Amino acid sequence: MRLLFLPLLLCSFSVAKTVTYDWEVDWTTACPDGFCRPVIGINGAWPCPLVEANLGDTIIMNVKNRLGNETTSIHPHGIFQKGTPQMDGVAGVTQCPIPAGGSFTHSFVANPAGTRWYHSHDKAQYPDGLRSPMIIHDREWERSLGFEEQFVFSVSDWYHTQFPYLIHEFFDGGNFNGRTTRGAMPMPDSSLINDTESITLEIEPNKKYLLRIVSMAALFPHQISIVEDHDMTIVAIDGFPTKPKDASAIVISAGQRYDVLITGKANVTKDYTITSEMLDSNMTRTGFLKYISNSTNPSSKQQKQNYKRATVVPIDDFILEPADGQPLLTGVDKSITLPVSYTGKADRRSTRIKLGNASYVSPKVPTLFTALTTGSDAENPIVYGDSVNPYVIRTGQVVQIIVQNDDDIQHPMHLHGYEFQVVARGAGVWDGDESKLPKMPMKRDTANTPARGHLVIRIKANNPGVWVFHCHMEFHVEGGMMATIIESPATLQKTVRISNAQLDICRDQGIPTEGNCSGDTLNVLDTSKCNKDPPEEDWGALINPPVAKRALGRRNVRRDL
Ligand SMILES: *[C@@H]1O[C@H](CO)[C@@H](O)[C@H](O)[C@H]1NC(C)=O
Ligand SMILES: *[C@@H]1O[C@H](CO)[C@@H](O)[C@H](O)[C@H]1NC(C)=O
Ligand SMILES: *[C@@H]1O[C@H](CO)[C@@H](O)[C@H](O)[C@H]1NC(C)=O
Ligand SMILES: *[C@@H]1O[C@H](CO)[C@@H](O)[C@H](O)[C@H]1NC(C)=O
Ligand SMILES: *[C@@H]1O[C@H](CO)[C@@H](O)[C@H](O)[C@H]1NC(C)=O
Ligand SMILES: *[C@@H]1O[C@H](CO)[C@@H](O)[C@H](O)[C@H]1NC(C)=O
Ligand SMILES: *[C@@H]1O[C@H](CO)[C@@H](O)[C@H](O)[C@H]1NC(C)=O
Ligand SMILES: [Cu+2]
Repeated sequence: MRLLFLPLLLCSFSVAKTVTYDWEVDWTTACPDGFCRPVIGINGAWPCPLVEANLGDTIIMNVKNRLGNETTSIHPHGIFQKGTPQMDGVAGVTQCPIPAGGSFTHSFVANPAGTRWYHSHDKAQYPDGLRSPMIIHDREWERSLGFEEQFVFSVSDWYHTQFPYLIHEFFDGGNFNGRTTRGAMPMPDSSLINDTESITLEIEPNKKYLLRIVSMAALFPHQISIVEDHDMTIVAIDGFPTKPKDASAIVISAGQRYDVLITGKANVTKDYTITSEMLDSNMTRTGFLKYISNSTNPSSKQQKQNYKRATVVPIDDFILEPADGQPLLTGVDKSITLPVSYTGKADRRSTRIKLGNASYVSPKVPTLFTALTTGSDAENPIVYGDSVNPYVIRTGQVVQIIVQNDDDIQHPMHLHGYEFQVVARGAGVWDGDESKLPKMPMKRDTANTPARGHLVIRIKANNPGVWVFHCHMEFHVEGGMMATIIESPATLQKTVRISNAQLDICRDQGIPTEGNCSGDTLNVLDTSKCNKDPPEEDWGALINPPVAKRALGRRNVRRDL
């Protein structure tokens, strides 16, 4: 799609408006890679609609769940939700899941500007289709870049089998796949570019274009490059403007976004390809830069996946600097260390993952509701239950999170409600040496932790709410790789009101909306009845409803993940 750049706005400010979406979430059928399967669409169509608004607008999403057999939710990824933490869309955390037949109205301010996306945040559901880009325009910033037109497209991995079955297989105690460790992550069946097999960007010589690239992957990163000297200039990561930086390739992990400028070549004799290579697999998708004038090669539209590796070297996002020049946050008030480990015996790695002390299990009461209803005990992390890895912080604090990854794969970590500074990243254990930190660290909302390495991020707490911090690989979310940051519960109790409609969808499902993690309102510090990580034999019970193993398509299982 071409997003129209509107140079007609003569004044530099525009009046905030309300943008309303009425959505019925339902099953439909789609064949994005030639294989037809049931997918979750909106208003009878798939891919799901692109959301667009201007910075400061109010976005209203009236979401009706017509799935019939699954609950759902919508999380606007990368939106700060300042003053509206109850609109973050995380089932079990900021709301109850929307039951079949139920509905939920989101109302929030389009802030910050940039390339964002929305997706289901319930039971590993977005890889079944419920996801799409969401663009918040800052027209002033866009004008300053001087481009002709903007394009938005996504990349993702794609499965032929529905996620409830894949998750079941992932958890299945019998899933050893001929190895000594269990829990291999099922391999995608293919890779998609913009939810299809190919894209064509029509461009003209000497003109500048903004590409907004969104990874909606469930598992794998993608490497994007344009072959033959069309350098990309990175101007934003995860929607946050950076100082411009040229790159011949970028690697985009699950949940991340890149905004890049490209300029049409002056003397064109053919069309060029833009490749999206799914790393750790052999699958590459090819798109085309089709020159409007002097185009000689419209027949180059081969739609097949080809199996050619790009040889370009991708840029390391750690060297990028934010356009706003924000210096390193210093004087850490609260430091949280989250080791990544697997439950179970060392010689028999499991699919349950700990981020901190526990492998995340949903509480009986959504954590935001616990923060709102437990009075001064809400300051005590105990009321939320060990199983949510709760950390209470206060507005005004400089908070540091250290992810210590003892695992042999990388994990793209996403914090809700914030853009964070990435202050350190590397192999082994962080040495804590402040003098080695960048003076102006890059900022984004989803950053990779290297295999057997560390990631250190910082925020200045300024957004009371309940914000989850998790790996964006969907198998790992379900595997429990999630922690919960509870910011200034006393402020939340004064400022946040949960609507009756929102409480009703809880009552309809018998989910309590008050008290500690077990729904107890009297003795909130006794959390013995709260949900806990079940023993291995019962992992299947974590999936609701439990489903039988059923493969709907060809599938490989990746070794050693
Ligand atoms: C990406 O897909 C959307 C539909 O989902 C379409 O409107 C848009 O034009 C596509 N982008 C490109 C660059 O083709
Ligand atoms: C739910 O219904 C859809 C559409 O009929 C079907 O494809 C899907 O497998 C069902 N899911 C479960 C978990 O039963
Ligand atoms: C354009 O390309 C043609 C063919 O490659 C070449 O002969 C010509 O010199 C080029 N012109 C410019 C201005 O670069
Ligand atoms: C990639 O393809 C090669 C050759 O077909 C094969 O040997 C290799 O195992 C494949 N790698 C992956 C990760 O699928
Ligand atoms: C198209 O090609 C012709 C001749 O090859 C050249 O004169 C012309 O400038 C080109 N147009 C553009 C827009 O580059
Ligand atoms: C994690 O466990 C350790 C050891 O049992 C304990 O000291 C610490 O307080 C726990 N941390 C949290 C946040 O619960
Ligand atoms: C918390 O859970 C425990 C265990 O059920 C319960 O006895 C206690 O009263 C609860 N406290 C609160 C505040 O809910
Ligand atoms: Cu992960």
